[in-house]
Amino acid sequence: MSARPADRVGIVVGSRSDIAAAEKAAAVLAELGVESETRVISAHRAPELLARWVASFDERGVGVVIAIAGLAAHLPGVVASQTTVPVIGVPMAGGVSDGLDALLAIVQMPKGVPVATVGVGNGENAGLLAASILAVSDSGLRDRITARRAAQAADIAGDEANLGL
Ligand code: RP5
Repeated sequence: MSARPADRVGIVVGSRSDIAAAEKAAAVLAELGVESETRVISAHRAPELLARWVASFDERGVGVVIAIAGLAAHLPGVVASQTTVPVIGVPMAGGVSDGLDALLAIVQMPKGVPVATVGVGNGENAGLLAASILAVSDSGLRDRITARRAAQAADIAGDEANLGL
């Protein structure tokens, strides 16, 4: 049986306390017409469930993963160690250095198993980056991302006008 197209984003949080960032990612993906699924699976507290989810990517059509975690923040790296699907890590605030700890943990993957990293708590950028990765083979999605950028630029022009600049 052939696998379905890998056109959906898998979003995983290490704890329900990270869910706000996942919602931001899912919202921007929905705005761009990209399907996503969100799971709450800790790399430490539910490692077998995580492995089963990763093993199902082909049949589920998961083409990019957004993995969101704080504290030791191993979740993105553990997912990346089990798949060649691109993984975007989102560090979360809350540890001893309020997110700097998780940022350093995620960004410092050892060579051979990369994880792309966005800013602390920045689920929106993770969603946009995931969409850009899928847009490499989807020109309609590329057009929608371009249109969103244009709307963003128009908003900024509007802000300047409102400030009399
Ligand atoms: C990490 O520990 C999670 O990603 C979360 O950011 C942090 C705290 O988890 P909880 O104690 O809120 O479940 O694994």
